[in-house]
Amino acid sequence: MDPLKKKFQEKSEALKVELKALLKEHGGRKVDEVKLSQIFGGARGIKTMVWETSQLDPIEGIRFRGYSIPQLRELLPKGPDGKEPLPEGLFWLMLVGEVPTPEQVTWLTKQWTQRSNVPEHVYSVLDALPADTHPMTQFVVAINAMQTGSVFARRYEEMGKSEYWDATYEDTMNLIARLPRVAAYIYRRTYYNGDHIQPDISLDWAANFAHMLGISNPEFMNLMRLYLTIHADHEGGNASAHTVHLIGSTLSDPYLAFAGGMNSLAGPLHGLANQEVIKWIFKMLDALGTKNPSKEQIAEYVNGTLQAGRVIPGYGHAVLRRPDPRFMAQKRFAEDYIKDDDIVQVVWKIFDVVPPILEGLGKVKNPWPNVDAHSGALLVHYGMDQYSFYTVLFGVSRALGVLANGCWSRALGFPLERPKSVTSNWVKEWLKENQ
Ligand code: CMX
Repeated sequence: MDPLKKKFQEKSEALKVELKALLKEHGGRKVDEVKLSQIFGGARGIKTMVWETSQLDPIEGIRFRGYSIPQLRELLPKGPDGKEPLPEGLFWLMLVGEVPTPEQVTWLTKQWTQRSNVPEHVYSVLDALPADTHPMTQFVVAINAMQTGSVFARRYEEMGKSEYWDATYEDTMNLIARLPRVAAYIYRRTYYNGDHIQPDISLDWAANFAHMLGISNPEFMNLMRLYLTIHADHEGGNASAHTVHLIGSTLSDPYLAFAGGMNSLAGPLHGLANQEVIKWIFKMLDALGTKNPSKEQIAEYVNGTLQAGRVIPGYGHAVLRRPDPRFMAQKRFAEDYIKDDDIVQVVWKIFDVVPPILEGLGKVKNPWPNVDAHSGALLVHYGMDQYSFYTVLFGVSRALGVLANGCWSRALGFPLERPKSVTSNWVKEWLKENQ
């Protein structure tokens, strides 16, 4: 058995035993109360699931296994120039709860390289789609097409419940290994006439992805290392993670579960916001006729967007109540590498202008930027201005968290998820009976 899988087996078996005892003793304890407004309000804040890989604090933001993004930048093994963390390290941390050594990360990079061959039929399926199909649609189609190789689906007939984690681990490792290849294939067929670039197996997971996209600039490789690390997980209740969790609970295999999550990420209130942000910025610059708008001009444009009944993309969050540390991590990257870039400057001015305007509306719970407010400016700087691809990048990263967590869900034997719904009539009757 490989060393990561062995570690996972030991840790998950121990936790399973511990949880069984814990639930036997405390299973009847109350951890939450549900208000009517939460039932109608998208279940905000209701504690309904266990998610091992990360937890979100409204003020501090995301912590992966207890570590904040700035801490992880110090602790995780980095790329060859020692600047940005390797996403492989974060996956290791999320899966087994330990910060890996550089040797362990090198082992993982090699594992993913060895597992990265994408079956030919997946490329044929993609090639059958019109070239202008949205990249997220192509991504979901490709993930579903890869499901033919699911170890979980193949072994389901003969394996017992205690082996689900093993097959889930195999699918998780294979799927993560293959996603950059599939994503790069989609990028090159959509924007570069199918002029594909072969992988460079001497590179780490993120740098090889940058290489296959066709942007081999070492700074862009560093951006990909950071980007694929910070987008990886945001606890379990966000729409894409929750979708993967829900589908996985039916014992659909990790490919089908992850494809479902990606359909959810493709919504403009969720992952698609990264394309919406840059689209909105380009439109604004076009409308204002300048690359260097004043804060007053930006404020006027923001007010126009709001008056048209539209949201300001990249701002607000269902849980966060401060600037997103993932936004701040990208701002730090821009300060280190490209602080004079025009679009970066515009993003920073928007950061000054938008929060007071949203606060002034009196209804927005979080007026601060989220992860999607900054990423487009960084990508455009390095030549990736095809914004309809941006959510695919987010999706490749998100695989790390949601699939690592899927291993835990199967290892801990979590059941089919099945919350209760009620009708409006039920609510009215309940109110009559509970005056
Ligand atoms: N611009 C304008 N209005 C906003 C707003 C924004 N950025 N964010 C919230 N609001 C509005 C809501 O639309 C809602 O208005 P109504 O009551 O008229 O419907 C009101 O403020 C209250 O909303 P909220 O409780 O503060 O926010 P929600 O938890 O309902 O929604 C989110 C969160 C992210 C969907 C919302 O802030 C939004 O639409 N933001 C813009 C899209 C975006 O950036 N999404 C990316 C999120 C991160 C990610 O998943 O990738």
